[in-house]
Amino acid sequence: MIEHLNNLGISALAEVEQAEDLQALDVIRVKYLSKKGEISLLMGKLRDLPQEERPVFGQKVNETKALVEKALYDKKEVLENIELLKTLENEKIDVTLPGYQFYQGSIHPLSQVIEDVEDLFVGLGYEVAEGPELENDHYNFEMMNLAKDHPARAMQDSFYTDENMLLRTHTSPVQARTMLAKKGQPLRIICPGKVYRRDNDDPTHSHQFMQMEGLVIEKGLNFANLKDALLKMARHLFGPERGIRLRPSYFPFTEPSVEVDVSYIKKDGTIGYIEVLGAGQVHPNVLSMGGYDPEVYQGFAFGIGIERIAILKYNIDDIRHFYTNDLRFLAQFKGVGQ
Ligand code: 2NM
Repeated sequence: MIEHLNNLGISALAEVEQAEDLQALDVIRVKYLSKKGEISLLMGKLRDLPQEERPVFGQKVNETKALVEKALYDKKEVLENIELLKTLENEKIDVTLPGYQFYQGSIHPLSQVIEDVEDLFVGLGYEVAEGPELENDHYNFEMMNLAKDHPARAMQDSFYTDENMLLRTHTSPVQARTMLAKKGQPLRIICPGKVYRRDNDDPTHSHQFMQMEGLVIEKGLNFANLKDALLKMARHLFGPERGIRLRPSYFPFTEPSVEVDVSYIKKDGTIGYIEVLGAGQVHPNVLSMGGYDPEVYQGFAFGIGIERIAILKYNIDDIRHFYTNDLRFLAQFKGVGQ
């Protein structure tokens, strides 16, 4: 029995010595030391021995067991170190290699123009107001003083979903909603957003485009306040050397109404003007319907087409470029105006 024990110990130690990886080591542990392992089984054979030999044999078994456990433990440490070194070798990185190139996106030119105009007006105490794109006839037309027989209300000029609901044709309904929400209190708002007109798309027309309208209602407001806001906007967008020229015009929601031209230097050095936006003093009917007494409050309003501003600023030849998401077009606006 003692000899068998010694042989087991010797072969266990030899196997541990030769184990090449952690799995092999575990197989050896199970083979010799688990409950039904060979060394453990020898313990069970104690009672086959004469009484007086049992303590010595038991001690021997325990010693062998301890030897094998120690060998397993040491070998495990060695193998773990080897595996760690292998992993480190495999995961070695060459820090001198060039990094991966990430494609960096940019803010859409229309968003850049909107954010630019918002910056100016927020600085002047305006709030940014938004509202639904699917509107009802009342907010989109009625409250804007657009008479029932106005041509803009015809089915062929707007996208109707039923006889009452349509895709808004301007952001004015947001202003109508804001007037009512303010319950007669003074306001300064700008309303950027998508608007829709039933139109065939071509280089200068799109059935969907972006607009930003501004509205101020206060006591004692006059036409000079409107001119001040318009000049500030023109210079903020196109440069501090610009001037503006107002021409009389007509909108149902303003009286008087003006077209606003912004100056530029022509190739021959003379000054030219280019039409950029529309504006006016808010029509008394619009004020009344919005909950303001036109004898007490005055208002001015303006509306700009965002695409038109971007086209002028960046010399773009086709409005459809804004919507086709061609990266060759969009990538040209990286960092512009940011
Ligand atoms: C424009 C031109 C002139 C305008 C007027 C109003 C309101 F709410 F006061 F009636 N909103 N927007 C307005 C005035 C819009 O766009 C070319």
